[in-house]
Amino acid sequence: MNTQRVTSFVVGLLALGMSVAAGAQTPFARAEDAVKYRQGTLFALSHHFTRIGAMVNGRVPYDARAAVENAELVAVLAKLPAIGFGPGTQHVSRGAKPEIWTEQARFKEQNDHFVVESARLLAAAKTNNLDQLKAAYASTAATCKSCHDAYRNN
Ligand code: ASC
Repeated sequence: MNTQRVTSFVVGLLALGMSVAAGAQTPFARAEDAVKYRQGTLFALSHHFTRIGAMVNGRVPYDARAAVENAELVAVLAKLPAIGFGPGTQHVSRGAKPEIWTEQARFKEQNDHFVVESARLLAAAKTNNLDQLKAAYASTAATCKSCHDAYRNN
């Protein structure tokens, strides 16, 4: 290999490494894909959060293990939807308000708050104490609600 080919090989490897490292930050090929991603991850999130809510509200019996399993998923899923709200994805769905893109710092702050509360929800689930779970569920649900009130068309 001559120097030029070695250089372009190294540059290629670096680019590959960077795109793998970027992982979740990878932009979507199409705005529609970003919308599908945020809707799909929010749907899964809501499903697992609702299962905890059912225990907290007494609709189903409290099962400490199921609470932890669902809270683990919520804590991971909470980190996903944000990247689906990137630039250029605001005109594809009617559910997301334009303020998401005009108030990006505030939107990010709310999202970060929710991610933190989700981690607290998991910690609370792991105590195997229903009262702790109830308190953490309420705080987490409040972060869901404030973001929906501000940024979702109902
Ligand atoms: C849920 C769900 C939401 C939140 C929100 C909390 O179970 O699907 O979007 O809780 O209703 O206020």
